[in-house]
Amino acid sequence: MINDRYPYALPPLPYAYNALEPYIDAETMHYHHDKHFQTYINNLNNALEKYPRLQRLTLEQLLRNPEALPPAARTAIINNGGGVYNHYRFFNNLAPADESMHQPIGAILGMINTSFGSFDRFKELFTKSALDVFGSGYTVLALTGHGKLAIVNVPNQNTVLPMNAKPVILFDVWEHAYYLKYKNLRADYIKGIWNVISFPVSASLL
Ligand code: MN3
Repeated sequence: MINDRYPYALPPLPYAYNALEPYIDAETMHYHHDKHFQTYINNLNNALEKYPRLQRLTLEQLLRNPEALPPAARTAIINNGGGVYNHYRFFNNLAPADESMHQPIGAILGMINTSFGSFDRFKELFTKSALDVFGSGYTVLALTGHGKLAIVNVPNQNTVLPMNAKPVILFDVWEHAYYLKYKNLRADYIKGIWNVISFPVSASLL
């Protein structure tokens, strides 16, 4: 999907809507995937409608260099293209608790140990970063082009692609991701996500 081009289509959830319960409830997943994600898809297609040159680019190519986008369409593409990219990565980053890769392995585990000292220390820092997001945004474990890992917060639907980085994992901390179940308790939502997060088995899959 990430290498797809215009016109974009909503990718199906890779698991059942209730598969992440009790940590993320089915109603939230229906709204989040079928409504919010679909809206970003529709709005991105609308934003690209008049730009055949941009329709030929992949989503990553579109988002990597926002300065190159036509000024009249730039904000719509950053917001909605970012919404498509981030949601695709987020939903594919999750898996049912008994099937998910809660702990990274191999090269990714090695990089986490090198960058943060240990996986437990990384979890602490990542959780703190997610709690620090003010307003809407994401906390991202980003792998840079230099092979370094960093924890980055991005506002709204910005992505880490302009930093020449890709997300290894990311937490959606917009209120729409948790409010139906957790209300104002963002910290409980973040604690819950760790049970259904699934690390990629290899950095080459990013
Ligand atoms: Mn979201």
